[in-house]
Amino acid sequence: TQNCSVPSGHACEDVKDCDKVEMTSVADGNASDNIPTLAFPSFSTADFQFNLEKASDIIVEKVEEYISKIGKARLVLVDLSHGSKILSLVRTKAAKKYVDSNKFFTVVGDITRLHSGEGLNCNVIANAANWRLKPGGGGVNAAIFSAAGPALESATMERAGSLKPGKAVVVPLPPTSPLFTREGITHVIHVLGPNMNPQRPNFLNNDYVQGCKVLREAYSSLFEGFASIVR
Ligand code: AR6
Repeated sequence: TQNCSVPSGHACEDVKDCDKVEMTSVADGNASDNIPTLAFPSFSTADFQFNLEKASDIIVEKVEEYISKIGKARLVLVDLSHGSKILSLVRTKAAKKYVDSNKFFTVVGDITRLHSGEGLNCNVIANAANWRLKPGGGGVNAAIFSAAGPALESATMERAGSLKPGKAVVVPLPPTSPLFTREGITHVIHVLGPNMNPQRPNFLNNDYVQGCKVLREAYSSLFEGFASIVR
């Protein structure tokens, strides 16, 4: 009941109408299906302070590029609140470009509770990581490491010790993790986005030429990683 998207061909300007539309389609279509689904947050737009207009353009551009490459799999952009500016911008831009709403939609909820809380089955989730690939910090990184338990940290360290901006690492989730048993998540893909926050490492000092390049690379790395799991 906390979901929202726009069906293809439906130019929806009204968020409340969109809420109703998506409520129906999630309740009807998603609860019992097993379509491979990637849930991802908007990288860099909270703690890393990246411009929301630019980020939303890049999300829609990259979704359009990859949606045809992943067969029947789905991509779902997630954020915590109904007031999310990034979800609203992306919904509007995706609708204008007639992006297929069966294959890409937005959901309001906690990315660590999409099955138990929202009735949405997602087998893969993405994390907006830090370069050390360590738990804590804040935002979605803290939430995912905390919900996954220590199994995620050790599985991550087996794959990579650190991450460069724009890169992603696919981590199979050990079946002992509560995210596996409770939510049905089999993989976490850590992604490091560009950073526009002077208090954080790899600060780009408002260089949006480089920032946009790195954010595009981050979404490409994520979607390539998801495609490699789905294949
Ligand atoms: N479920 C869904 N979306 C969430 C959740 C959640 N549980 N928590 C946050 N979001 P952020 P960044 C949304 O700050 O900007 C960390 O400390 C949030 O509203 O998590 O890439 C890391 O360690 C926003 O839309 O990531 C890094 O150092 C989006 O997730 C740094 O922050 C991303 O917000 C990364 O900063």
